[in-house]
Amino acid sequence: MNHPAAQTIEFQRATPHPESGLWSVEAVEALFNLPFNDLLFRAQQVHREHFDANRVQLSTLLSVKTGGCSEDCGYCPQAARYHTGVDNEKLMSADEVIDVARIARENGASRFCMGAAWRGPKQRDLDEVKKMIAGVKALGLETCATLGMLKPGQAEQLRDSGLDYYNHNLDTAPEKYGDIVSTREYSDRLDTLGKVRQAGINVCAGGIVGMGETRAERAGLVAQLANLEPQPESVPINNLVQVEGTPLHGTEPVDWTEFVRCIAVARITLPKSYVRLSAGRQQMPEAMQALCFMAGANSIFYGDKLLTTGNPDVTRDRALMQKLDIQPL
Ligand code: SAM
Ligand code: DTB
Ligand code: SF4
Repeated sequence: MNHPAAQTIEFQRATPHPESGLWSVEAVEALFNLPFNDLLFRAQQVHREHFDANRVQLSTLLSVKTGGCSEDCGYCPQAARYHTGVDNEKLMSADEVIDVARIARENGASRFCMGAAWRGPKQRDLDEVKKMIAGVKALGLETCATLGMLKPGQAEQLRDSGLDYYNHNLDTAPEKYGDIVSTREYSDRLDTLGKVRQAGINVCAGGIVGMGETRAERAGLVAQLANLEPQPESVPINNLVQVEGTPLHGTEPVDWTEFVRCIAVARITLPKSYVRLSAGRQQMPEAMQALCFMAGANSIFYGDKLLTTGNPDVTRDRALMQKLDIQPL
């Protein structure tokens, strides 16, 4: 690997297929295997071809329906079957949500993402969510929702109420998915993403790093995301937030360099997507976050809370952006 000739070969392997433009898992893994500085340099070059490197998009998250979820996702504190101290709350009203969105706008967020701890939405719940979306949109914010799996016709209803983005994560590589989630299949995730795309809603799809996966599996996740046609507009890369009571609590975390590599690899393979440095930022030193921005991350969750866990507070993020001369989009 360190021999110059070996490095050249690694560099050549780290490209998409010349005709199809698709990324093989091996080619993505070859990117991961590049020397750290070479990888970051390449990511920064790709980033600057498509984006202003000093601008970051700010999305604020709100959990509009917390806890009590029927699903079995090994990372998630909201699954009813794990004892994590997260209570089952009822769906917030549209008015309550719009009030929170107004504050997010005042703080400088450009997008407001509403999350619900559901396997998928029921029609009665969807009617309330549609009111939320219309109200948030009327504030001049971009709207995003993450409500689980969608049934036929639901994406169209969301679109018609003013939904700009739908978040639905692939979470990990296909071969690893069954170890993490037992109540649905990888193909169900792909199916919902297809429905979202078909309805003309922007796709936000990403995953989680640090669930005990191998580097090849991280490459497998990125290859899946990169080979979606068209590629997702937004790609959240989460570092697992370990919550006591979830099966993944106690998993060996990935080294910080590996997380930064993952951001860089996402940037190179998804050149026009917004790559979001997502969950796990509260646990990251500022220097690591700065390296993630150098590696091509250009979006963050902005606001004191993610869904049930913490996020750096707005004052701290403003100070960080000031130090790095980063402007919000
Ligand atoms: N219930 C819906 C679903 O699962 O699609 C939407 C909400 S769910 C909480 C949204 C995403 O949050 C998950 O797909 C997962 O990628 C991420 N997530 C959940 N718990 C996490 C954790 N502890 N650390 C990092 N990401 C997490
Ligand atoms: C995404 O990729 N990450 C966000 C958002 N999409 C919905 C959720 C992170 C959740 C972290 C754990 C929690 O706060 O419950
Ligand atoms: Fe439910 Fe979503 Fe958490 Fe899975 S990730 S348990 S579907 S809230």
